[in-house]
Amino acid sequence: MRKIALNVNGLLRTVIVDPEDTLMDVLRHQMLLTGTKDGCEDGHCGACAVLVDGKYTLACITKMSRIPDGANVLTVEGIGTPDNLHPIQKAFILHGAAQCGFCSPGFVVSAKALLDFNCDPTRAEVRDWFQKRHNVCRCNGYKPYVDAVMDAAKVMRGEMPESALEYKSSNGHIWGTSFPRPSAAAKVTGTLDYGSDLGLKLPPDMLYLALAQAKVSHANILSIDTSEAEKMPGVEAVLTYKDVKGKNRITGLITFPSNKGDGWDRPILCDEKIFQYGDAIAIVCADTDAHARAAAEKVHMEVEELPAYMSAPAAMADDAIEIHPGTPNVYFEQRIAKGEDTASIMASAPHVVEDEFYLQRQPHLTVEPDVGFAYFDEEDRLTIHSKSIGLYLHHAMIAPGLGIEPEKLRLVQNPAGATFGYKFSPTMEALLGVAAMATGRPVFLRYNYAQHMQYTGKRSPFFVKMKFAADDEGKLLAMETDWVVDHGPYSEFGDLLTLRGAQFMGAGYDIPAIRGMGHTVATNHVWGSAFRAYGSPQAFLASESLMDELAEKLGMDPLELRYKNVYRPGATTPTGQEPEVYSLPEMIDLMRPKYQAALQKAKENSTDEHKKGVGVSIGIYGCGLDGPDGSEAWAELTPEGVTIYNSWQDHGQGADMGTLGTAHQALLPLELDPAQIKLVMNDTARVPNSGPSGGSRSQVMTGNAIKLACESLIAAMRKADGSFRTYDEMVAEGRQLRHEGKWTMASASNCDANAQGAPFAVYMYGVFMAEVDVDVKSGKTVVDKLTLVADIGKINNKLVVDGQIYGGLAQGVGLALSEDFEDIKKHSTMLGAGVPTIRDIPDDIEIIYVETPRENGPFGAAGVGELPLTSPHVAILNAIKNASGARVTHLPARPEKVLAAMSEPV
Ligand code: MCN
Ligand code: FES
Repeated sequence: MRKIALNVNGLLRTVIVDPEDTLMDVLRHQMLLTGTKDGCEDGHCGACAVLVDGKYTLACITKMSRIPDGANVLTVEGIGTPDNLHPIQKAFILHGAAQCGFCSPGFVVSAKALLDFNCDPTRAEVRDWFQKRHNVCRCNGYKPYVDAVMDAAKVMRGEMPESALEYKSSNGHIWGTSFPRPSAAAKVTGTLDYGSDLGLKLPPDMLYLALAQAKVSHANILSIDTSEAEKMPGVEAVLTYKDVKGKNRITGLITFPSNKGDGWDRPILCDEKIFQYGDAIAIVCADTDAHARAAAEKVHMEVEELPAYMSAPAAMADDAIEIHPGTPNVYFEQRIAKGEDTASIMASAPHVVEDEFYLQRQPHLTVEPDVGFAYFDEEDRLTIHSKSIGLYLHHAMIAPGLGIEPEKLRLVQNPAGATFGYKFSPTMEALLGVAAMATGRPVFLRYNYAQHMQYTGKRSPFFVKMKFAADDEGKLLAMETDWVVDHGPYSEFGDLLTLRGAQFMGAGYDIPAIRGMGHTVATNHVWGSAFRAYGSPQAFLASESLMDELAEKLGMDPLELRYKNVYRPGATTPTGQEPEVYSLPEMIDLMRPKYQAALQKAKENSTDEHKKGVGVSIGIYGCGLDGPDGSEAWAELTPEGVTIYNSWQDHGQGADMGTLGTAHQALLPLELDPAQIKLVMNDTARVPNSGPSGGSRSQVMTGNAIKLACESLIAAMRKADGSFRTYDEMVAEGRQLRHEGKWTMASASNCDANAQGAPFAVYMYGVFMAEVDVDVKSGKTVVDKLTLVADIGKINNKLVVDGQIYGGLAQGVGLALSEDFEDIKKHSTMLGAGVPTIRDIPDDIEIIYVETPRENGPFGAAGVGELPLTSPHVAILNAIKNASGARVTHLPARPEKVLAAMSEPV
């Protein structure tokens, strides 16, 4: 141990530390300075950045032995507070830079270090600084951070008044403006407590949990021996499947009757079999994290290894054994049949193109790893806090497995350092529940980054074969498809995902005849979970690449081929539905001049070594769960204003802003200041079921529910003369203060066995353009610029939607060029899995909005969250082809693949 005096944020503090502990441990655990965030703990993400004697330092990899006695340590808490923000923090808020906000303290510290050193940086210098300081953001595409630093620098140089960094309302409206989200100040000052920050504030009798996990991918369990682990220091209990009171299964809530599985295939703690690497076998409960982890290593298991099927073709082989005995590995099939049979059209059509595609197992790469805790509340309810973005859904999925009465189970969402959909699946909730039930004590579990990568779901790879038939003018006549979905071992939502393939392959175009079949396959790679744009990046990889292949065959311009085929009145979607708006022709008209200018620029700037190219693609996604989806929210009059209750779970996208903006607009007649609207969100004990925050559904579904609740409240307050009753008058007259809003999307219908129907009443539309540079010697691609023409209906909050689009596009760059989770060891770190850093994402991103009002959206809004990740990767691939002649069909398009494709015969 070492006694050390530190000057932390201007205060002299003495601490006794283990020299082997990191500065992050000491700041967070011993000083409770939780603004220093614990992300990758490997020096890759920068969330833990602090200044030591003015020097930028990654606290997670800096041992206390290296910190000199008397050192000055500056953490985010010392830079500014919510009441006294630093100009950098004000600029971050003004530019909407903090989405989930988990990376924001690190960026604030990094920006402070830069501006202390150089208060007049160029944009390139800011980008270079963040690159070299390892600052990673997964939400905002980096551009808002650079915009903000440039503005803060102007203020610090005295060239702009500080007041210019404060949002000013012009007309009392906040709908349609850039009003900053309510959580922004807490995020940029590091005062928002995420799961592991709250974990440090649990009572002293709290137990740390650690998992003993499978180290093979497929095996029968012969025995589990916990005796040595139980004797390890600090251990209170070691729990196995025998300690689970209920069915010990997480139910996937099977949606389709033709699914050959029963949906009860995922164990909470493995009993008979191991289905994937990392499966939980035992939970160690101990007094410290280190003790729990050390003991977990001492849980011994005897296994009989079975063949591990690490991709769909292997699991489909004739001699493959059933991963879940009794259920075939191909456990669900989804047909699509629209219009007349395609065989004769294919045989007689003047032009037919076909190809095969593979989209990889994309990792979500949130900066915050998975984390949660559980305890029994004052009403003796098992209360589980996690990053869940489907509180009520997860409640139903885990209660039977835990063996607890539903009313005795309460789920709460912690502020989340983003999920991008991986938290549409329960992850650790049931494990926390088992441990709290078995010990009766508060319990806390945090995955390290490798566990986070290995034992949370990933985007399910698709293998797609596709064929188009077209006439001489390029009019599409028919499409044939066959797609195989590698969904990992657990079936939850696999059938739904396979249906998404049918719904979005060829979407955007009027294709009169379609035949195809999708197959959902169990494998032993990591389980498939939702990922932003769920199923559509896989679908569009095929159809938007093949559109370019068709254009090439026809000698047509790819944008004009699309223009000819996009939805116009009379057209129907692949599911035979009439689109709710026909904005694609107008959107392409807006893109055309930019596209032509980009082509010209590419021609002028290409050299022998660096080929420039331009590619386009169309992306569409539905807002909602299939069919007549709905939501519920409440509005309650209080002495101070109105309180809105809902479970619009926040991944980081801005559920708080979505709720506030929608409610404020609906309550306009009351002329409330936004500060008078309070939000109570995301706790099953306190708010109604608004449905999961997936499928870009919340602005539409929960937005409608909020609007209904507010309208009902206003109606109750309205007097005969048109004025409104006050709170006191409402109480005096005995009128109801809390009003429910229940919305159902009645105009949507489920798809039938041929995937025909009207699954979504509201869609989002995008036309993407990528401009790239391909180094023909190395095959390396750099994306120079991305442009998106987006129709997301009327905009609630401009900062939020811009941020959603920047972030989604950045994930598209990663999907196209670098990201994968194939090699369980190599791809278990952020960098190993190919997370895009600032140098990979273009600084030049242009968004053009076409705000076509939606009849079924609140105040005309559609959703936005998933649109930007539907098909930006295909625009990039098409641009690579345009630049270099290389058509990459199997992602990611790493340099070696581009090089190989360049040498393929055309
Ligand atoms: N919005 C708006 N105007 C519109 C449409 C939406 O201002 N016309 C705003 C909404 O108020 C909300 C945000 O945009 O704040 C997204 O709204 P919506 O598209 O309805 O999506 P959800 O709120 O249901 O969010 C989920 C969606 C999905 S499915 C994933 S996955 C996702 C995403 O949003 N994961 C994210 N965005 C993310 N952003 C961050 N930072 N982190 C994630 O994990
Ligand atoms: Fe940067 Fe979420 S705001 S990781």
